[in-house]
Amino acid sequence: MKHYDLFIGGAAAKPQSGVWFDSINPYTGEVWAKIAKADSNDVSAAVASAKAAFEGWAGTHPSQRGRLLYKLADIIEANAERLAEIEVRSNGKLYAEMLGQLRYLPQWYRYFGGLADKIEGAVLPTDKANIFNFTRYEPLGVVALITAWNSPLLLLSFKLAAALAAGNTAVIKPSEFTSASALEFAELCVQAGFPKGVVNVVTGLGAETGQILCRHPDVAKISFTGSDATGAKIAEQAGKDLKRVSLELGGKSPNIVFEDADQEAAVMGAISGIFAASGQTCIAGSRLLLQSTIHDKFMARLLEVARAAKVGDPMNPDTNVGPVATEPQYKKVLGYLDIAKKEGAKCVLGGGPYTGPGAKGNLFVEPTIFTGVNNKMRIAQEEVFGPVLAVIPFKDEAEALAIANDIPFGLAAGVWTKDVGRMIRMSEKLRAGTVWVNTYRAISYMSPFGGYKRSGMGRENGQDEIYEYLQTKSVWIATETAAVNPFVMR
Ligand code: TXE
Repeated sequence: MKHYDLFIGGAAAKPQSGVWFDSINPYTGEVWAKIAKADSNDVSAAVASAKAAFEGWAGTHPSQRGRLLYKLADIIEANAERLAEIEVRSNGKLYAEMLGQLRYLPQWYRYFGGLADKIEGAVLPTDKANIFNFTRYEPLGVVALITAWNSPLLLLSFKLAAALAAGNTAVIKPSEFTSASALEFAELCVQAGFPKGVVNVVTGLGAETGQILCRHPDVAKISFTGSDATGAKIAEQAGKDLKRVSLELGGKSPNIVFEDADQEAAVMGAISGIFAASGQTCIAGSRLLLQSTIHDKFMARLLEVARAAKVGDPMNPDTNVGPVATEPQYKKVLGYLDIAKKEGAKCVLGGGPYTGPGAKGNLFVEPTIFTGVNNKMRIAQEEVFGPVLAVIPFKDEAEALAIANDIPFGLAAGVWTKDVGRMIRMSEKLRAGTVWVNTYRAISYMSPFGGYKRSGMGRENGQDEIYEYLQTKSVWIATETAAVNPFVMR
């Protein structure tokens, strides 16, 4: 049994509470690690260590910060298999998926490492005589990075690479369900040569450790990935404390298939939108909008492919669908299956716990499809975060748009069509931070990602993100000194 301590000031630190909690393997149901529970003293120690490291890190030449991020990228690459296995042990996602993520992860550190020495202010023309005015972008200080369990290190890297490149120091609070990988990752930061205190990790429950961290007066910004309910709580408190906050909060994304689309490609896109990762992704295409003219034929093929999906051991390369990650999540998903049935949606695939070949532990849910869904139903409006697809028919483009946008969320949307004009019209009118056309689930370190409406605020990835971790200073230098009237504005 592996015991994980906290990570503070560049080294493992025992929790002052003396308490460790269980990390459970969702596939086997067994406790595989013990994770330290950080109390307020531990959080204070972690924030103090990040604060002490801040001046030095912010003052480190940006090219040197970039070099360290590059080095970290190489070390992650060398540890990808090991880290991917830890992720699978914690959240039960497919090894193939987690290894793909881990092998991709170094790119975040290279991209933002490369950007570190390209953060440029500007010399601004002003209307004032004899003034030289320029801007500087400066880091914020200590940032709290709070992440979810579905893709732990990927979600962390969405935040950490930019935060560090910009010159901030970090205290990470991973999900209590998947804490091990962040602690292993912090050790890699030491190997890469990051100064002590630049990266710290506190582990524990959200409502305890997470909340204490968010409220700490020396935390300048909170960057959060998780549920909209928790995001709203964090933003409310951050408002009172006047802290910056950025939020990535999941969604209920529409995947819209028109009659002129490449049908086979769209079927695969629909499957990847909802059954990949057992539907536990913020960008899940959990509402499939089908043009009525193709509905029955499309459904026949979709069901054929979905039925062939292999459920089982996430470490097995042949498995397509693994368990749900946690017991609360399992109960939540089953709850929504009941809700959908009561609402009158027609269950055409699955609809309950999966106990067939390959199942182990108690957290498997059948890949499930409901047809005849009305967009007003809860199964269409609320995030299930499981392998559950709601199929909604539509007549024409206008109706597709109306249904797609009639939702509190706006993280992503998929459109399947061969009509170029429609691609452009739809991408303009869909109220979502990401629109995919004839593809789904494409994400890159190079392209901004984030939500409209209740899917969040702020952007991760791409050059936009660096400004989430910087503040602008405007500097005014008089080129000629003169004694002027002090009682009027210059
Ligand atoms: O999320 P929480 P949970 C959605 C998905 C899922 C639901 C619940 O629908 O069913 O959220 O998942 C920390 N102050 N998403 O319970 O509660 C917590 O410890 C500070 C969508 O895991 O939002 C964890 O580290 N921190 C999402 C993180 O917040 C707090 C991905 C997320 O926990 C806190 C995952 C508090 N008061 C779930 N309370 C996405 N955007 O993709 C909790 N935390």
